Formats: sequence, C-alpha cells, structure tokens
Amino acid sequence: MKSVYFLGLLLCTVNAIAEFKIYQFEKHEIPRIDGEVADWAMVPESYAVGSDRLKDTLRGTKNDPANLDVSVKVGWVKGLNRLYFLYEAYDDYWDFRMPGMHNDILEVMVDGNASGGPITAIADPAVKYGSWEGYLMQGVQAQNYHIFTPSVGKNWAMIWGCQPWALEFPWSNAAQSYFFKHGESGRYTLEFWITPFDHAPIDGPEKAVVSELKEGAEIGLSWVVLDYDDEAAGKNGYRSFNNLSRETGVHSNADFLRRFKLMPLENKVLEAKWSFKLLDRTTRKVAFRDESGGEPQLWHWDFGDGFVSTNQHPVHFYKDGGCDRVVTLTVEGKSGSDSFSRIWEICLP
Ligand SMILES: [Ca+2]
Ligand SMILES: [Ca+2]
Ligand SMILES: [Ca+2]
Repeated sequence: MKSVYFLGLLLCTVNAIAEFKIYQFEKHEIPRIDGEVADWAMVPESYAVGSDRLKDTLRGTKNDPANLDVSVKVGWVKGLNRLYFLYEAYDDYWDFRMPGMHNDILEVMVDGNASGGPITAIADPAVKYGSWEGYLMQGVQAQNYHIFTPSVGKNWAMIWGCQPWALEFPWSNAAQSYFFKHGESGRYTLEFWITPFDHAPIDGPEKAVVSELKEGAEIGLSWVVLDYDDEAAGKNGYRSFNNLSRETGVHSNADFLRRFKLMPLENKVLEAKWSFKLLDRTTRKVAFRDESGGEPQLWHWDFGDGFVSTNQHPVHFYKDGGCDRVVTLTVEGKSGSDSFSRIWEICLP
C-alpha cells in the first residue's frame, strides 16, 4: 500500500516538470510583428514544438506531415507580459474562402497563472453553455484564441469568450505571410503576441488583470491545429484535429494544458546590471541588488562616497546626503569583466 502511494507521488512530481520552454528575448531582440522570421533565428531548435508532438485525439491517429506539418516557437521578454509566437505551417490544402469558422485554424489556449479550471462554459458545471451566464465566464480566467490561418476578410482570430477587446492592440498583434491561393498547398508563417490574463472580464481592459510573467515560472499553454481541407465539410468538418494536449477537452478546460517554463536568457555573455532601493531616509540606508547576466563570480561595488564592497547584494549606510554621486558595480567572470554605473540616481536627504 505504501509503495503504491509513493509511486503515485513520484508520477505527480514527474508530471509537474515543464516539458516545454518559452524563449527569453533580450530587450533589443523583441520580434517585429511583420511575418518575417529573421528575428527568431537565434531561438534554438530545442524550443521548437513540431508536429511529432501533436496527436489527433478525436480519431486516435498520429500526425501525417503530408497532410499538415507545423512548428511553433514561443518567446517572452522580461518586463512585458506578452507571449510571442512564431507559427510555421505546411498544409496540403489551405482552406480559408468561407466567411465564418470554416477556416484552417491554430487554436491556442493560455492560462497565465497555471490555475487550471474552466476556459469555456462547456467545462463549467455551474453554468449552461450557450447561456448569457455561460458567456460571461468564458475566457475570463484562461483564454482560448481561434486564429485563422490565413485570415482573409475577417479579424485575425476569434476569442472564445466575452473579451473581444483582447484581439486588439496593445493586447495582441499579428502578421502573416504566404503565397498560396485558397485550395492550394504551401507554407504559411504567422507571428503574433497575446497577453495572458488572470482576469479578462466583459467590462474591458481597465477591469482586467494581466498575468505577470516571471522568469522560471510555469504557465499553462497548449494548442490544437484544426485542419480543414474541404469546403463541403461544414463548420466542424476538419480533416484532422492536431492536439498538443492528450485531452480533446483542452479547448475548454485549463486542467489539460501543457506546462511551459519562462526561461532565463540563453546568452551567457557577462553583463553588469544592478538595482537599488532606499530602505530608510533618516539613516540613508540603501540596499543594492546585483542583476548581472552571464554568471559573474566576483563583485566590486564603488558606492561613490569612498566606500566599497565585495558582497553580491550589499546594504550601505551613506554618511552624507546629496544627489551627485556615481555608483558603479564591476563584475568578473570566466569571460572577463564588465561595469555598470548609475549617475545621480541615488539621491539622499
Ligand atoms: Ca518578424
Ligand atoms: Ca491538410
Ligand atoms: Ca487545411
């Protein structure tokens, strides 16, 4: 009995480890949303989620790359609560001539604080799907985007919920590029970002709570590619349902999402960086925080008043007031050294 319990615990632990990674762009690398892939070139292939990870959970079949072959890369930028996507797809039949939901679709589900729970009323026992109460809960605590690939003569996506405002800039942005006509085969590229919300109500963005993206944290995220290859098949007549989750119900239930980890910078170049906080004005107590990249091993702080420290995160009491001091951190690592100063920022009474 005991060993069964232990095994269960072990399986839970294994399950909780994020399988998928979200690439962190540097501030000067933020992708430009123009449908051109060049600014994703530095993202390692280990971040790409290919068709081999997708399974048709409606039919129990494996992906056939001759029918549909896709790759998705997800990125983020520290300080911006946005998820950037690069979607590259081959389809043997691009289906996008009809005005409504019959369209090749990339369906993305996101749960920014990984809370789980219902995305649409289908998974919420408290409300009825199709009712007004049902509509009001949809997409509020986790979101579902049906992204039209390509979108022609219609908005870039349908959000399955009561927050269509989230489809507009600056909450999202999208650009696509392709050269095929309806019914032809070919390659399609889509760049976009979405904003994850812990709370996205019908009342609009001013009442919304954006999910805060933090390095090392995990979010709930998954997608399904709805591959329509035949106009005659109707609204739900997709030829394949290419699901990254193992549960078809993932479209409505955030419990079935995959775990994605917000990764630190891949770049290991030594770069000095720090922040400070005035803890007490009377005693002129200031806390300094090292935020250098590239794994520094030695720290040298010059507080600008003749005093120095070799602690990583020192606290310093300034003897005198004044505003015109220069504080410098010099770090040393395997690849050399780097310095970063703040000029006239630490102002004391
Ligand atoms: Ca671009
Ligand atoms: Ca196809
Ligand atoms: Ca298709």
